Amino acid sequence: MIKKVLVANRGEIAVRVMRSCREMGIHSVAVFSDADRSSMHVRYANEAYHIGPSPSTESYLDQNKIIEVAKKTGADAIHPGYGFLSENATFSQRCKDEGIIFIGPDKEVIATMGDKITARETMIKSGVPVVPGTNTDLNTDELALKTVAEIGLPVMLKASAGGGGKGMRLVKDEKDILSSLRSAKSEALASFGDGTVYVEKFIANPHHIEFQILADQHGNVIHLCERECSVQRRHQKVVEETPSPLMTEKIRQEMGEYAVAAAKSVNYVGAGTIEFLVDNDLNYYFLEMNTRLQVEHPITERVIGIDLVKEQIRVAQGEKLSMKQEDVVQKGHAIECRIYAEDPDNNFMPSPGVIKHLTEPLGLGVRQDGYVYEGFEIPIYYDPMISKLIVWGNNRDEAIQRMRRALYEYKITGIKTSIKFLEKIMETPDFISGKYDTGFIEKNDTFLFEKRKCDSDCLDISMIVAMVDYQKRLKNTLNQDVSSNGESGWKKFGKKTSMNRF
Ligand code: MV4
Repeated sequence: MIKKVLVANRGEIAVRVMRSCREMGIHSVAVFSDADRSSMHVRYANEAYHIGPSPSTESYLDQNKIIEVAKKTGADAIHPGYGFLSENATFSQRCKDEGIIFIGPDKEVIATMGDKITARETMIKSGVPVVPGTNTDLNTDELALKTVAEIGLPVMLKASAGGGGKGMRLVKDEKDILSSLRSAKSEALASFGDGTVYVEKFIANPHHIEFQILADQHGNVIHLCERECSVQRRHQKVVEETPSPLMTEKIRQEMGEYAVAAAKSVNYVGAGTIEFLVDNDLNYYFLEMNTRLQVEHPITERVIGIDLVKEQIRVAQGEKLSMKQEDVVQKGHAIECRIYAEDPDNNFMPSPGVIKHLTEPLGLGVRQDGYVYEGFEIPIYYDPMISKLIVWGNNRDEAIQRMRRALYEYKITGIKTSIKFLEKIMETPDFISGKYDTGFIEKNDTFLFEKRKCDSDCLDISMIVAMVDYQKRLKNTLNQDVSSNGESGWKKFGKKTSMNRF
């Protein structure tokens, strides 16, 4: 039985993992860099150890230091979260060699899925549909021209070691094939130390739909339905929801079965995600597999009614899955918005700094996975995501309205955030109708970035200040609290708030 888990991560995901540990009576060990001395995960953990300077290469990516802390503290297991060492095959093996449970799959599985060509080959062998294309390196000009001619333009050139858009080139014109190949190869070599590039047919305006899977050490594999992740900006997910507005019950069952087959083909153990590209005619193709917990896992947790981190820990200590496929039913609708410390009015430039005022949304159907607090300084060294706002509703319309309400309640000053931008997405007709694909942000550019007539955020903040000041003055002069006279204080000030936009 696992009694102590070292969480090899920071930020919201470190806190989220420790929460499940606490519910399971498992002690948590935090590791932290210079910049994270006063981070929430350090305060939340049962024990915390400094592992190095702020850059992640010298702290959260330093395998030696992390394993050293695990051994020193007697941790039975390491949870890697997402990012950092979560999909590092060497790290998985090193933990094993040291007698520490890596909460994630074995080295071989991570390596197979990390290499996109091997992943494609594995899927083809087990009958999972992949995007039409090839599984060999385009290592000569002749081969490249011949292959592209066979597949037919337009095509996507992709780095085998890539993922997330790096080393990827769209080729529409015959004259661009060789120059695009060269730039894809050099980008791949520079980013991954591997210039292997293969080719796929280009799927225009696809949906990004992924299936959550869970597998135990006894050969049981289930899928927990899909997440629609098509609202993306520069290969960064912005909003995720489940169920997907595009999905039908028939396609869900088919894709779910393929997702299970994909996991079985590599004897997968743990939580994983099978990503698909889906076109508007509901043709679907395997894209890649992520061998870790995903950022957007909470929407699945809410609609299926499961704790994926608990499940990961149980499976890691040899227990059987707590659910059977026939128990998996989607109840209602969940949406997640990622809140970034970024300025949407300035090309999403990161906006680090000290949080001055923070009011987090609460109430029915709202979950907020964050880690910042008033006075906390967001470090410049890491991903600028500060929290995830997850709402649930009985149906999609209720979930959207609840998200708008929760975003309205969310007040952060001291830094710029993406909250206003997310509010705008929730008002976009294409989002409300559910008719959107990965081209959503580009297509709705004018609407999403139009200057507001009234800057609701500033107005709301000035209202808080005015209210507090008004109450103080009244208390002083009348020696009574205005909010106790039965009338809403907001009404006195609330001439025009962003609630009017509902
Ligand atoms: C594609 C594609 C169209 N056709 N492959 C982008 C990130 C990487 N993981 C795969 N990506 C794509 N691969 C073929 N054959 C379009 C994309 C793509 C995309 C995919 C998912 C979500 C957002 C996207 C945005 C632009 C392009």
